Amino acid sequence: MNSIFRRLAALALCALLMLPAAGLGADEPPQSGVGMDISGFESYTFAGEPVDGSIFAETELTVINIWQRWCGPCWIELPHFQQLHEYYSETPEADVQVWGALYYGDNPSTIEQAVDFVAENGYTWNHMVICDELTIVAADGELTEYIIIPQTLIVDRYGVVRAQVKGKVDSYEELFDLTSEWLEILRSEYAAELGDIDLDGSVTSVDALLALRRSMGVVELTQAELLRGDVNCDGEVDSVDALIILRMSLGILNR
Ligand SMILES: [Ca+2]
Ligand SMILES: [Ca+2]
Repeated sequence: MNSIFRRLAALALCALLMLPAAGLGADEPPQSGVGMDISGFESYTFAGEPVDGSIFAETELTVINIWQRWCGPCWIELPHFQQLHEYYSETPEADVQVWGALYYGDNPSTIEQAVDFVAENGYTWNHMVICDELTIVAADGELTEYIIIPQTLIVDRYGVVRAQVKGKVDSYEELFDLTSEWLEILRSEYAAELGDIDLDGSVTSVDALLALRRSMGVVELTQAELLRGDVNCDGEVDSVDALIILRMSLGILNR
């Protein structure tokens, strides 16, 4: 196959990938991956290292860009993600990480091509190979080869997809605004949840007892519970947090 023909074939594949997910009839309302929990995903990075849903708890917000090696719209928007990655790398107080997730369809050889492509273009943010959980989100709830490429997801620290952009993000400003707006929303939600370990809507002595029992090693807390219980934000849930939560429950301290 000569190079021109190969390029035409690639563009045809890209056009195919731009079609809506297979299986959604015209009379069916469009569905969305928003609200789906992908905290259980497992995949591997371009460096061959395992990566899983535990990454979401590492930052307040995660941006995931689903892309494909032979996809023109992806090539256009990828520099925006490099710019976003550089901005948040230099702005640690804004707790955001950027990931690429490579779609490769039934052609695993494009994984190697994508690794080379990233290196050639000097793209330095993290990349993983797409997994079933992300494919299902991108395809509105079903596991299919035909998904819209590219897509951008905003994921909260619990691994829940909060926003989904299907198709190309037109500018860095659009991407930055999307991320900034969601970071503000999520921070507000996290602040409201602080101390409410069992997430029943109020901070009570039950939450304080959970923190105390955790500090004594009597109970295990999930990552999400630990994030809500670490009210002094020192990375641990211990008796200090238990005391603060107890004071919060008594109205002596406000959130
Ligand atoms: Ca509670
Ligand atoms: Ca703490």
